[in-house]
Amino acid sequence: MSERYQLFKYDSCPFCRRVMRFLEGTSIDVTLRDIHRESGAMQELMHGGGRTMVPCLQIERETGVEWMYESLDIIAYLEAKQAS
Ligand SMILES: N[C@@H](CCC(=O)N[C@@H](CS)C(=O)NCC(=O)O)C(=O)O
Repeated sequence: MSERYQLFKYDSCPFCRRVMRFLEGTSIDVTLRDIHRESGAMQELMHGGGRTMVPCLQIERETGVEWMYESLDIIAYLEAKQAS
């Protein structure tokens, strides 16, 4: 089953940069959503994930949407996906 990813982030956030550095070494297709630059992105994060904390990975599956917080969890999840 395929998944689609969106990463909610902003540039000066060190935890977001950690995830961005990981992504730069991969070919995983992730749509970037900057909550400071993009109108409506922060509200979408708040309404969907329940918090405005970044980074947050939105994982869209056929069965529903998951909002994953914590940079190390996001990296571990995507690393495992990449390896599978
Ligand atoms: N432990 C978290 C820390 C994330 C974090 O502290 N993010 C800050 C920005 S650098 C934030 O979004 N703070 C605002 C909030 O928590 O609503 C991680 O590793 O992702």
